[in-house]
Amino acid sequence: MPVDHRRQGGLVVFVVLCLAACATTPPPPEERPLLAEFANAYPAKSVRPDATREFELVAAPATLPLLDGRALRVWAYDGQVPGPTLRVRVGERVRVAFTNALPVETTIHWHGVRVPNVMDGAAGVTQPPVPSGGRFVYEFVPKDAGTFWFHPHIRSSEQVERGLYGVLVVEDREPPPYSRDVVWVVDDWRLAGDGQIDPSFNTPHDLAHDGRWGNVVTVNGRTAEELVVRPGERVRLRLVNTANGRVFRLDWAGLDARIIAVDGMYARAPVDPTGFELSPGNRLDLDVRIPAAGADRWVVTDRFTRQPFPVATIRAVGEPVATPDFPAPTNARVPAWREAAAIAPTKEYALNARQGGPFGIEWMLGDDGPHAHHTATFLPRGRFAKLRFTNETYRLHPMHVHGMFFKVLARNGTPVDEPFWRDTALVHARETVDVGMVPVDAGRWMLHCHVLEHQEAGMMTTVEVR
Ligand SMILES: [Cu+2]
Repeated sequence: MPVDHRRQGGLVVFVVLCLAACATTPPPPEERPLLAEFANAYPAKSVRPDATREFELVAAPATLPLLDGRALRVWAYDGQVPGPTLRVRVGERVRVAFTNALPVETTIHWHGVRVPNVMDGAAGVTQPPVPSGGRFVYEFVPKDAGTFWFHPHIRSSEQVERGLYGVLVVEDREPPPYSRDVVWVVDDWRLAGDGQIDPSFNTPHDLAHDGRWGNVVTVNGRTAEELVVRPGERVRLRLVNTANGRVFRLDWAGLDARIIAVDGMYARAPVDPTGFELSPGNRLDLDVRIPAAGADRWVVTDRFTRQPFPVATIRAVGEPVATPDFPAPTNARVPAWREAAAIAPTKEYALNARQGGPFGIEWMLGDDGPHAHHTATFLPRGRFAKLRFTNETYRLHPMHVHGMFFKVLARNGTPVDEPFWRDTALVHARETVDVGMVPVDAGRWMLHCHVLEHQEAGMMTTVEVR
């Protein structure tokens, strides 16, 4: 196709003008206190890497002794479900040489990690899918220490459900001296009568409700996960919800547990975990102090649904150890953003559904229709932005934005000050949630519901940061 040089020239002039204008337009006065509060809330840039950590990762079908030990046919990273926990230290370059040995195309998305846009794994937006038999090298330098996870970003409702997920732990330069650092990957599975993963994905029922909720809940792939510790230990417990749709609200059974980080990022101060809703995509880091004497067994129970059920057990065994004494890690610079209530939304998204499309139902974010990838919302880099999600339905929608962290500013118009960042926030039935952010990482980032069936049926759009 011949290139029209006049049009191309016009485009260049326009882009240059816009860049000049965007760079020189000062923020309006009402934004300035918000931007001042945001300064150094989290790093704008990664540090110069002092080392490279190389990983090989293969996605392939496997048969594994999961759940209660039965042979379960899954799709797995490196023959494990959950996939391997990749541990690096902030300031190290991460290089993951990925091989797709699945029968279908896939990608890897690094959930919550502020990667260069081309490494974000969003099929069709930041990269073409990796074909069956193909390879792709993911490379980035994490800017933030914390608990992150990775999973496919194409046909996720099937690929994640079949077992494709792993955890990326980015440790601090000087990790706080916990007695142990434990990952709990919380998931559910829907099994068919033969005990295998029910192969009917994206059912009309799941699409019309809160996605695929399973009939078996596991922690680290086991139905009866037990964490054995010594009395007196202080444990850093990293929770990741990898379920397609299920939300957890965990009861810590009287344990001395405090939230120190949400979605990877340290909170302003430790937070009581009671009532925290861990929706798909969310992570929680807990500071758990095991008493040196007294009770020695705690059953962690889910209370999100009407019928509470045990999720996992913590048991103290052996001679007590001295409890490590150090201040819980915090980030005092998490902004309160009290003045944000007066700022008009940059963009309002109505969360709604309509009949149609390949599944018979289409989920939408705003008025641009399902899968509105090509109508990005422009968010100027380094400026305050406010997004409003108005849930016009009775379903749950955990909204996730790639490439940045945000704060929940208000629920149903009532200001809230959660003392932590998020990358995923649950929007309840008929609820309106305002979130605020200052995007600093340029690129075209996905914005979608993390109920994977809703995402599959169209509840996905993009924001463009430049
Ligand atoms: Cu949704």
